[in-house]
Formats: sequence, structure tokens, C-alpha cells
Amino acid sequence: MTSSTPLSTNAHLLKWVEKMAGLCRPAAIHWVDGSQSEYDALCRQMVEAGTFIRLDQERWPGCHYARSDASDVARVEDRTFICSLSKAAAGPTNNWVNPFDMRKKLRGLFDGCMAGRTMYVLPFSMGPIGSPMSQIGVQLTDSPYVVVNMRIMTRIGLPVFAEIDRGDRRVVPCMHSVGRPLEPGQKDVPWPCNTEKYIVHFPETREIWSYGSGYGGNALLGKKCFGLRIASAIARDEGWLAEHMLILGVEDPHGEKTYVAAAFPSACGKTNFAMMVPPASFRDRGWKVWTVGDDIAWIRPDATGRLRAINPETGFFGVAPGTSNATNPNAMATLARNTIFTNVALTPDGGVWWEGMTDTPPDRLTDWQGNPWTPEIAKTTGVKAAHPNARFTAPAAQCPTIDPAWEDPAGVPLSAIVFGGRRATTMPLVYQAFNWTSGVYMGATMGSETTAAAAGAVGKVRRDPMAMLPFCGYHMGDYFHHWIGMQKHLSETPRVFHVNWFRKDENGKFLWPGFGENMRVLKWIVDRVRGRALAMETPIGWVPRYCDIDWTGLEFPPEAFDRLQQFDRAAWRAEIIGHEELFLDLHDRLPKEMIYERELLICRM
Ligand code: TSX
Ligand code: MN
Repeated sequence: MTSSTPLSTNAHLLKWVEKMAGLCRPAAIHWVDGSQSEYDALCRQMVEAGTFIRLDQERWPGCHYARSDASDVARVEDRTFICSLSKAAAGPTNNWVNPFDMRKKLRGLFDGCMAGRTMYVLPFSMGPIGSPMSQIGVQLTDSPYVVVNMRIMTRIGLPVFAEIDRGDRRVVPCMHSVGRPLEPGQKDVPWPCNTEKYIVHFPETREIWSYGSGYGGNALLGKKCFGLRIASAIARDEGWLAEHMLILGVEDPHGEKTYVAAAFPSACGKTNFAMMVPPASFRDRGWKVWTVGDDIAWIRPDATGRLRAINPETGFFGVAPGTSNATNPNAMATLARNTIFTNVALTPDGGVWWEGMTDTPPDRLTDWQGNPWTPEIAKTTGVKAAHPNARFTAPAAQCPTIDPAWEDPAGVPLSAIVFGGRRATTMPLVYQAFNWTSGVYMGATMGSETTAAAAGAVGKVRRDPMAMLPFCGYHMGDYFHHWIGMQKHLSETPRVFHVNWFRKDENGKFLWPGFGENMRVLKWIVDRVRGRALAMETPIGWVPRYCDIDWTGLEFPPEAFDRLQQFDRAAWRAEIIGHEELFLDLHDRLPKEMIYERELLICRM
């Protein structure tokens, strides 16, 4: 076995790398320094291997394209495990296997799994290096695709090794293999993976083991595995929050900035909201939305008892289909260079395209599976040019609206938390929780209607507490308890809101134009936080009256607003029964505050 020079002197790390190399038996070890030249060399190597296609460098400078195996296109929730010592600690919403049995299984899977491949030693920091809010991991991976994606999504390389070598930081070990060892002389495939997949978390020992997949959340272990599942367990123990939230800053005409974090389930346009462009009538008056992050927020009380938030990532791993200059011009500007595209369609002149990018597709596309694609072919076969879960991996620093404070090691001060979902009925455009506990109830009971993109029946409400159901590393009931308990550490609680951009009329037409017009809702939220806007009390919370919303530049009659905000007693009756169903699943650890809040809600109705 060959090895590049170890880039760390940390004895624990060196010993672990040696032990894991002994298990996985790679042909070589590469210590990742994180440099641009290393990135370029890995990209070149992947172009030669057929994993990457270099896009036309005139129109797509620094950009590459990859097609995954058709069986490795998304996170695999049924293959994701929380292996705490007790099954009860993992809770009923996580897959659990006894950690002793799982370790035995993993030892078998990883035995010789990197044969014929290079094992990369990839150190990464979630959060600015050296920030007290940051966490460090080292991922051992046999995937160069993972290394280059992680360089965009996290802070990697020499500065992280330096931090590790100081010796005073806990490091989360992250094992990853695509699970496709190579025999001597055996030719590799463009996207190696294994039909058997395991995404495993040991929350007590803070370890991650991922086997069989090279895709996104399964393989970029800093993101969902560390940033949410392991971090949520660390956060519970240390008194902070690791959340599936975007962070944005609203600048008002006085130049004052108000930061908001927002949790939405998938297919609600979280990235679009994080990069929102206010309507011209707001921009003209000096309103501006700044982007801090689009997926993960680590939130903790500062010395004065106010919440501060960091985005632990440095890139956007966004869904490409539906992203356009109309829906999200800031994302389009961000992904115009130095971006990795996965499973989108290829144009004959070395460009990329996906459904929703333009109204009419370019001629002679190659689809995400490498086949010729035209709208006519699609009409008979139903295949999409881009996979619905096709992604761009793009550097956050390239976002035109990236907040000047996005890398502040102290984080940004957080004034409001927004929950949302895709709901055709019942949920008003916006309402505000009465207090912290009712806000936690609001987040705990949130749900979204399933779309074609997700599995299961279309149009059914699926409960997804705080958008964390697939990402909490422990029992959801304990998680609610932890949220409620945060109040004790705070001198001022953030105000909590619920939004729904997706309410429909009886003909199935959206009642709200959404996108940039959401600025009107955001302004009310910010004005509420700052004591500048009025509201009306209802059984579910505080709501704006028509006159409390700024309608400058939009024709939107009061009757339409009334329909959007309408409180439907029969629908809420069904809604509260839905809350009870969730609570039954979590009953053994559900905080009593959730029961009381539900009772109070019923009483008010
Ligand atoms: O991202 C969305 N947002 C948030 C934007 C900041 N989407 C796309 C969701 C899929 C990921 C939305 N879709 C939003 C929204 O606010 N609203 C809708 C629904 C909608 C779709 C099309 C129209 C209106 C609403 N078109 C017209 O009104 C012309
Ligand atoms: Mn996400």
C-alpha cells in the first residue's frame, strides 16, 4: 500500500487511520490538503475515469457533470439506522439495530471494501474553523467524488488538520465506502456503489459508518449524518439546537438586519426562500433579503441569553429541477461556475439543463441516464431529462445575496423561527404562536402534503416535526422536551411563526402568488419581532389583518386575503386529530406541555 505524507501528527488520528486502512485494505492512502490544485487533479482523474464530464468552460467555467448509477439517486431512509444502546433512546421514528450486532455487520461489510481504491483522509469542519460553535470530523472515503463535493460543502484540509493537532477538540470519525472493491486489473465503473446500503449512526460514541452509496446525504457525511443526526445528539447533551433550517437576514429601510431561521419539509422551496428576491416595490424602499444558509442551522444561546445561529456548511447541495431565473435567480447566479452537477441533462455543446430551467428544452439533450432525450420521446416514455432529485453542488460564497456575516464565528442573532409546510387546506398564509411553548407545539405538529417526488399517496398530510423526522438522532419526544427546555437558557425567546405558501381554492388553484411576494409575509414577521406590526388573536394564534400587510405594488383584494387566512373549524378538527395520531406514536416520551397545548387549542376552538 502506498500513502501520501500524513498531514497530521495527532496520535489518535494516525492510529485510527492505520486501523481502518487495515480493515478496508485500500491500494493507497491520500491525505487531503484541501488545495485548489488537489481539487483540480481529482476532477481531472475523474474525467479520465468517466465519472466526470468537464462542461464547456466558456459558458460553465469550473463546472463538472456526473451521472450516478440509476439505483443510487437519493437518500435511503429505510437503510438509515440510529444505533443507540437502547432502542427506546432512538425512538419509534428511527430504524434501530443493537450497536453490537451492527458493529459486527459493519466489520464484515468494510473488510477489504476499498481494495484497488484510494482511501482519502478527509478532515472537515462544520462551521468556521476555530468557532466555538463548530464541530470537526474526519471522513475516510474511497470516493473522489465525495472529496470534491465536500470541498464545496464544508471547510476541509490543512487548517482542519491544524485544529485537530491542537489536541483539544473531539473529532467525529466518519467511515465511508461505496462498497465496490476492485480485483487486480478489474476495470472500474463510472459510478461505483453497492445494492446493499447502510447509513449508520452511533449517537453515544459520535460515529458514522456509511456503506454502499456515493450519493448526497448518504455519502457527504458532514451534511445530514453529522450536521443533523449526530449534531442533534451533541446539541441535546450540550444545550443547543441542530436544526434542518435555512437562515436569512431581512434588511429594512433603516439598514437594520433581522435574522430568521425557517424549517420546511422537502418540496416546499426552502432554497428559493433562503435566496428570495423581494418585489421591486420593496427593493425600491431599501428592503433586502440576505442569505446565511439554505439547509442546516446550529443555534445556541450566547452569554446574554440570546440565540445565535451559524450555517455549518459552505455550499448549497440544491435540487436542480424547478430552479430557474424566474424561481431563483440568485441560485442560478451561484451555480454558474465552479459547480458540480449530478443527474441533470447534458446539452450537445457541453452545457446542462433540467426541467423548469427554461420553458422549452434545448435540442438533442442527453438525459441523466445517458440516453438521447427529446420532448417527443418523453411524451411516450414519461422519462424526465433530469432526475427529479438531480443536484447542483455550488459554493455559498458565490451567492449574490450571501450575508456579509455568514461566516461570523459568533453566528448571527436569531429573532424569529418560521415553520412551514405544503398544505392545500386548513393552514393560513401566516400565523404567529402565542409564546415559546405554543411555538414548539406548532413546530412539533407541522406537516406537509406529499408530492409526486416523495414516496406514498399524493396529497396526504405527512407529519414532519420541525422538518426533522428523518434527521433527529434520538427520540422525537425527547427532542420536543429539549426544545421546550431551551427557554430556561434564554433571556428573550425568538418569536415563532407558521407559513403556508400552498393553500388552494376549490378549483385547485394556488391562492397566493408566492416566491418574491412572500416578502410581504416576511415584512410582517420582522415588524412583529420589532414591535411595529399589529395582529389579531384567533384560536390558533396571532394573525395579520388585511391592513397589517404591506400591499404596495400588488393587486390583492381583501376577499382573497380572507380566503387565504380563513379559519375552517371543521378542517382544524381533523387537523387536531392528526396531532393526536403523531402523539400516540411518541406517547412514551412526549412532554406534558404538548398534551396541555393541544387541550388549550381544543378549548379555544
Ligand atoms: O419555492 C417556492 N416558493 C417559495 C419561494 C420563495 N415554490 C416552489 C415550490 C417547489 C419547490 C412555490 N410554489 C411557492 C413559493 O412561495 N409557491 C408555489 C405555488 C405557486 C406556483 C406557481 C404560481 C403561484 C404559486 N404561479 C402563478 O401564480 C402565476
Ligand atoms: Mn435538507
